[in-house]
Parts: sequence; C-alpha cells; structure tokens
Amino acid sequence: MPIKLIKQALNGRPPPRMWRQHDIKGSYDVVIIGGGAHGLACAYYLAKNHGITNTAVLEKRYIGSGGSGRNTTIIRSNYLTPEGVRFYDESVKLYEQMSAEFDFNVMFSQRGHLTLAHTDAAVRTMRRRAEVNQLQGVDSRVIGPQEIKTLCPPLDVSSHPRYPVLGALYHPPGGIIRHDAVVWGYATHADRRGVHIHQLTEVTGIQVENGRVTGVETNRGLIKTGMVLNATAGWCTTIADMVGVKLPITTFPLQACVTEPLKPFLDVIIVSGSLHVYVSQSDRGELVMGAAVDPFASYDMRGSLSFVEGLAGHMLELFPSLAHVRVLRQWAGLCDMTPDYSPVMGFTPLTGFVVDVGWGTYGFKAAPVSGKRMAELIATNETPELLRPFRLSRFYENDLVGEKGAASVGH
Ligand code: PYC
Repeated sequence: MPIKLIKQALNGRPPPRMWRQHDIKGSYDVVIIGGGAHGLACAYYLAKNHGITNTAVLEKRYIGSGGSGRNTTIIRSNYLTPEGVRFYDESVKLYEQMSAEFDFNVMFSQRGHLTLAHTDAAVRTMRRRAEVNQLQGVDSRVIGPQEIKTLCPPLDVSSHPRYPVLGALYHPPGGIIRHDAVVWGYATHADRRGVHIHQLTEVTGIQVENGRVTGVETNRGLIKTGMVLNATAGWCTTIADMVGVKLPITTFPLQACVTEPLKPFLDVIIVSGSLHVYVSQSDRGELVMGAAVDPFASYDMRGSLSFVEGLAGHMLELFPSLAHVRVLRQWAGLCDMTPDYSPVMGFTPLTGFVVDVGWGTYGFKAAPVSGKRMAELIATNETPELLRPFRLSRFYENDLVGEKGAASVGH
C-alpha cells in the first residue's frame, strides 16, 4: 500500500480534494468545452508544456460523464493507415508514462491485443495492417491458431465453429486501463497548474464578432475569450452549429456491458471484427464486452435487449464455456462518426474556434496525444505534423484517412 495512503489513514483526515471548485471568471485565455479526457488533457498540456494556465474547462454534467466514462478502455495503435498508426502510437507512449507522471496508478495493463481473422479476406487485411504497423515501428504481427490458443486457451480454435479462427493480428503493447483514473489524473494535474474546471456548466451560445470568437454563453453567465476548443462527443455538431461551422459527423450510440466477476481466465484482449465482439477481463474479474454501433443515428444512451442477445450469441461462438455467465449491467456511449472513420482536429474557418471531435469509436485511446497536440496547436497557432492528416479541410480536398478497416467495432 502506498505510504501516502497509510499516512492519511493514521492522521484521520480525509484525502485532499483532487480538483477544486472556483467561481467562474469573466474571461479566460482559453475555454475548453467538454470535461472528458480530451478536454482535460488539452488543459493539462497547455499549462504544462506551454505555460498557458488561464484556462476554463466547461462540463455540462460531471467530468468523465460522457465518452470517457462509457468506453471499454482499450488502448492500442495497430491501425491501418500510417497516419493513424503514428498518431495512436504517440498516445500509447503517453499512456505508458502516465502513472509515473501523475504519481497515481492509472492501472495500464499492456496485456496484448488480438484481432481475430475468420476469413481469407480478413487474414489479408491483418497482414496489411501488420506491415503498416511494423513500418511505423509498432509491435504487431500475424499469428496462427496454435499461437492464439497458447495466448488464449479458452478460445475455440477448432475447425468446428461456424466462424473458424484462421489467424489474428497480435499487438503486444495493446492494453486496458482504469478510465476514471485517467480523467481524475488529468483533472488533478490541470487543477494544480491553475486550470479552472467548471462542472454543471452548460454552453448555451458562442459569441462571434467580426469573424472571430469573443465569448461563450453558459447557464452560469458569459465568459469572454478569444479561443474556444470544442472537445465534446455526442454534442460536437450542436456546439459547432452555434457558430455556423458544419462538421461531416453523424452520431450513433455504441453499447457495452459487463458480466458478473469471474476468476481470472482471460489475460489478453480479444476482438473479432467479423463477429462484432471485443472482450477483456477487468481487474475485478468482470468481462467487459462490446459489439457494433446501433444501426440507427440517435442520442439515446440506454441499453437494449437485442444488443445483449446478439452479443451473447457471438461471444458463445468464440467462448462456448461462458454459456451460464450472467450479464450485470449495460450502458451506451455516443460515437460521432465521420465519413472516413478518422477524427477531425484543428482549425475551422472561424478564427478562435478549434475542434477535437469526430472520434467515432476511437476516442478514449487518443486522449493523451490529441490533448498534447491540440495544446501545441492552440499555443503556437500552427498545426503539428501529427495532426495535419486530420484537418477539417481534408473533406474538401479529397484527402481522406480511411480507417474503417482498423475498427474493432462493426459499422
Ligand atoms: O477501437 O479498440 C477499439 C474499440 C474498442 C471498442 C470501441 N473501440
């Protein structure tokens, strides 16, 4: 047990607050809309790397209540495009340093990530991904059924299943993490550097004068600012509409669920794109599972019976021995899908309005790198090389970054 916990227990005082409450100031240098891992990370790196501390993070509910608290915590960089691989690889590296950087255990468990291939076509895609990954220096290779069985004994790799396992893309650095800890870590360290985090603060309008942003209207009053970052998920188009910026984004719910806790038996992450399943076992023993996005655009965050039925059927194709395991709870998050399944980061046609949006099903794993690089963009007024492929103007320039083939989630 860490010494600081023992000291706290002995002196009988409650632990210090991780972040404070402040009155809202009339103006800030930067206002970040969205108190998820992305918005908080950007606030943290603005302060840490660029000395910009007069920043407000506005969150309409509580921090981490959106996509950051509704994902299945998978971290990986085995993408399909070189641009994607480079970008997510920086995120994995930042996640690797996070516990030490925050002196706070974010429980990053790099246990290995396997994407199963059930058809020849899927094996070809995995080979292509492995080549692209390796050229970018990312540890990723195609393995056969015997090695898969060694890494994951309960998986049915026999020739009997309806969807035989022909191979897998194996990505050893892939892992899972404690998602709340990531949010709390960024919030704590942004707060310590002077950032104001305002929860229960909803943006109702954005003021624009002479072609530039001048302020943000909230349910708690007006804030003057010349720089607004839209770091929301689910509501990114609502916020962008306030200033007339059109985003090529449609929002779909993505459901997930956990089972009752089981004894540890699964110490890798298993993904099957064809069967629309991904699963890992948490430190509490629960199986954390997800499937495809809902088949219709919506803002609904409730679970549905058809989702659990479909997921359970597909899980049993892979793990027949789980037939009697009970599902404990389910939830949904909102995924902002773009036409090429890559995010949108950077400047917009409106001066002072920048975006970190369109994360689809990839958002949580990118929080550190997008926070760090969006902070750099805001501080320097230049687009960092790593972000250039994801600029909004790519949709008019016919320069898309097609990342659908790297999705774990069926679409
Ligand atoms: O891209 O690894 C992923 C993922 C899993 C669940 C949602 N996205």
